[in-house]
Amino acid sequence: NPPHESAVQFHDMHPPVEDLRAEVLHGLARRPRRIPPKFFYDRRGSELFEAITETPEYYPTRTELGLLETHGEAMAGLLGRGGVLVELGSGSSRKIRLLLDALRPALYMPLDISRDFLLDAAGELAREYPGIRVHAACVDYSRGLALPGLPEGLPRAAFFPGSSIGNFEPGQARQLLTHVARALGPGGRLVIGVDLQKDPAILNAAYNDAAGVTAAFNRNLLVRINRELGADFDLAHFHHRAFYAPGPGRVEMHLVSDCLQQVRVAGHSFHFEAGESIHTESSYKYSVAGFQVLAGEAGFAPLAVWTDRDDLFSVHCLEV
Ligand code: AVJ
Repeated sequence: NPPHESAVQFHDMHPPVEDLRAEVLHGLARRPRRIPPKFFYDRRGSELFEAITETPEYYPTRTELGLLETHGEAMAGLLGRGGVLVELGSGSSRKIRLLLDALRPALYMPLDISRDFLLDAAGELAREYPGIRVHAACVDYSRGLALPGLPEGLPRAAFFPGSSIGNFEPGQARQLLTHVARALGPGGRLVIGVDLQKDPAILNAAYNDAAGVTAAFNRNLLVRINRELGADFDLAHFHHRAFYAPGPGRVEMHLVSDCLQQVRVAGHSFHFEAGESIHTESSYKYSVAGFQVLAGEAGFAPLAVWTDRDDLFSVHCLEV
């Protein structure tokens, strides 16, 4: 087998370390302090996220996979065969496999912020599906959606699984979906996975798994910042906290300082009180109707929606 890089056309727009430095310094100076969740996904972070999806408490991945298994033919029928298929946040590219046989796109474009993880996943997929051209792009799609080399004249579809849209504030989510709609053009179709509002006990368990994988995922952000920005976060004195906030309708993850401490990051000093936190992720939960309103404001009309029998998770098909 040739090295997988040769089978995959690769666009490297990986955010430079300056983006990490600027956003971390800005976010640590704000109150409340916050660091965007996109920075979780260095290679170790992507691996830890995969491990989260295997914990018994984290229902979203297995529920969405079940929906893709049951309704994949219908989804593929709505997305249309033989076109261009863009996937946002493709990660391990595990979910798209459930649609590829039915979809047979001419071109598959996985987009992800985790470069090495993306390269491996895209290479493996290209070997498994020799009939499908694969153009992978390492990109921070929260900064816009420039898609180099998107061919004209083929039907366009997008796949945005995993409820990654929930990581965006509703206004930013609307903006990102507007960018997706523009990239797809009139008639373009989107299949998107969206986690549903539900009993907070289920949500609190899902983001506080007993084995501590989610805690390790959250804390890995500090490990990454220590390594890449030469910071000195003391991992012994920051712990994981996650809870459902019913007002905004989101799960929040924080890293909480358990004592009075000083941290150096890229030449700057930050002072933490005991109990003071860094907000590292919001994960918004939607109703089916609420998400359709948001997507409508971004220029999408609903075509179909699938949910599981316990109403844990939804997969929408929308059209520009
Ligand atoms: C990948 C954004 C969908 O918000 O549920 C899992 C990431 N964070 N556990 C989510 C995550 C904590 C996940 N998304």
